[in-house]
Amino acid sequence: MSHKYSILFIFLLILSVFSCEEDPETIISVPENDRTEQQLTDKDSLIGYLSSHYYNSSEVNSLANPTMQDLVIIELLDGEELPSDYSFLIDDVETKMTTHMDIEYEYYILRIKQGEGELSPEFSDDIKINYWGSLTDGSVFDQTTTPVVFDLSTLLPGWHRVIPEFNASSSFVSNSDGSVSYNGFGMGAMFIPSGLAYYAVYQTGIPSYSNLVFKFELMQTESNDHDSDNIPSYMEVSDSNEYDLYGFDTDDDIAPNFLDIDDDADGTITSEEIQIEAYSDTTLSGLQTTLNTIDLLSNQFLSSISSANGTFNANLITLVDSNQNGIPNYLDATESDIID
Ligand SMILES: [Ca+2]
Ligand SMILES: [Ca+2]
Ligand SMILES: [Ca+2]
Ligand SMILES: [Ca+2]
Repeated sequence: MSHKYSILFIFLLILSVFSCEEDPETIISVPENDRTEQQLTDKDSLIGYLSSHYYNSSEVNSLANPTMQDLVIIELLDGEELPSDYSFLIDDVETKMTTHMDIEYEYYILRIKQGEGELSPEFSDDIKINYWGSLTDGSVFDQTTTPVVFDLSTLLPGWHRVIPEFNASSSFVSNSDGSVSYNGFGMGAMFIPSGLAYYAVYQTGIPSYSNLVFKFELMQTESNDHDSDNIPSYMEVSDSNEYDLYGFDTDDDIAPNFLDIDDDADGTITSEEIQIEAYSDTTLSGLQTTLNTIDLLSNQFLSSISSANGTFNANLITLVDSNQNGIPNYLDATESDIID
């Protein structure tokens, strides 16, 4: 079995494992509503929620390291006045727009703390995160007590858009009891329409067409290159949809580009059709200083920094286009010059 087909095989194996995991008794799909109509309903409902709920703005914004537990969201009941030191969510959230499944969606971010770390994930990266999820009626369907690691690309469309808005922690310390304390992590909340969540799919604790509220703490992130071809996964998407990993398959061989080590099927693997210049240093700051002096051309990017045996490494990647037809060699089946 060639390397390429072994990757495809693994991909299909993973798909089949996931489909086996779905318990038909807990995941029930109902006939799908029209997305345009549902989006209008969800938007009205979310605006109503944000206008009728407030939070402890003065208190939570005064903390150096605010946590999910510190953020308290409360419903304003009939006849009540907004207490001083509190703010309505609608006055403090950022309203964002995105396109998903050809529909324009609005979603909302409450940014309590940006995060002091240098790293911010792309939608396809690994993240280490705490979260707390509820419906808009306040019922909690899931929460973590210690940070968990996810491949963000496998999570909800709303998460793909919101989590990359934040930075991870600036530092962490391992405690003697085995726990880890994080400093300066990003913390906030998101309010997302059902169309950027589970939509028609019913899940335990989450009825079909539920708008969702998540609070979260972003601890760490790490770049993902699922097929190790030196093109990070977030770059292996089509020009028309920056979040679509599975729909982009240059050579139409079923393996989408982010799982394909020879993206144009010309027999030369992608990592040999790009130029890779390695940089390393014995200190992280030394490497960062060197990388900062590089003037990146439009067809160049830096890989994320990795460390091994006390050395910090990063690659300068150049997407070479030998015949200058606007298509880099690794996506151009007519161009298979191996780059030294
Ligand atoms: Ca890749
Ligand atoms: Ca392919
Ligand atoms: Ca690839
Ligand atoms: Ca190729």
